[in-house]
Amino acid sequence: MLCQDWPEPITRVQTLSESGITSIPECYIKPESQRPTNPISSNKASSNDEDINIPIIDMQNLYGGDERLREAALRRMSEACREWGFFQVVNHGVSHELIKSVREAWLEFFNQPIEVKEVYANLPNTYEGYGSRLGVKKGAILDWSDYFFLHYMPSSLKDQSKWPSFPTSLRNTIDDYSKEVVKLGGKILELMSLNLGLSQDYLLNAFGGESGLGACLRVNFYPKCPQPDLTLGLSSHSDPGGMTLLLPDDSVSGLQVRKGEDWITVKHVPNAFLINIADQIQIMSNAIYKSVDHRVIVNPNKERLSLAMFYNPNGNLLIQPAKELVTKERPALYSPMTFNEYRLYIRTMGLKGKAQLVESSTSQI
Ligand SMILES: O=C(O)CCC(=O)C(=O)O
Repeated sequence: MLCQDWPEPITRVQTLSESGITSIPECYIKPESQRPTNPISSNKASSNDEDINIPIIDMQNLYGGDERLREAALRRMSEACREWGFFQVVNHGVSHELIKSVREAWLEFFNQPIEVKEVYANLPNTYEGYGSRLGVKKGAILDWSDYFFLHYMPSSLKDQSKWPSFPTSLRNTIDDYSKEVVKLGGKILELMSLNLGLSQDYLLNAFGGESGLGACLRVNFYPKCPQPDLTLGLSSHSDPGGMTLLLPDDSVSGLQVRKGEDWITVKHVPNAFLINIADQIQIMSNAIYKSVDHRVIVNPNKERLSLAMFYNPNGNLLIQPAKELVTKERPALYSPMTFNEYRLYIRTMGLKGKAQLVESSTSQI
């Protein structure tokens, strides 16, 4: 049974941060093993990953008409999906002006007085609205962030009355932005399908086609934190859906991606989208593509805003490895399951359940 209300009164992290506290409440203090190993003390990551970065794909090379450049970009994307589960795209077609507008409008929302935001306070049955925690476990250790979560697709779930009405431009800006990002998602699915040796429309069809797929937006707001070495903005996780198109903050780093035993702080190219493979594409690709853990560290001097568009398969379709990717040497690593069943399973079983479903695959190949 899913809980209808939060197990404890909700505290807004932004309110805590702005109250001027110099030490964080105990409920945000992570066990030592989960704390950031290289907390950032400024905008620049101070970790030892100076030369490592998430691969960058120039989408102009994919559509510019030069076959050699296209081949090279496709190869780079394929390697990134297999080795990192993440890549960045530039020249992606989403206007930089629209990106600027959507960021500014959301910052304006988060900087409204608390009463304006509380109108949208969310509950754990749908998570839609203004929130400050994920999960309903009583006494859980919380993340240092607030967020706003909304549905854009399918149209049956889109309810603009649940989107912020202030600033007044925000609803239209969300609509324009989401439309462009979903279009970009469609192009990326085509490229991934081709790279996997499938027909160009394979993944989009497996997601339920343009009218069946799901798209929802989570806008993450990470307030300044007086003790960034003790907590996380977002705990380590892989995304349950299909793929995520993330617009990180251009001026404050914070996202870390797991690479083997290390956490690599992403060096984000301004205005680029960071694309990551989520669990359902890992399943459809029979674990050729990896849904990789990531987390967010926080900053003592700067707040940070990111927009994560979760691009998901239709909840009622069976998701399973593409039969073209199942061979005698590489048998199907997952049993068919709908995305709705998967979500329910991991909600009920928590991370342990997810580990059983997803991570066991990597030990089999
Ligand atoms: O804020 C970020 O950079 C990452 C956000 C994220 O991983 C998420 O919303 O699931």
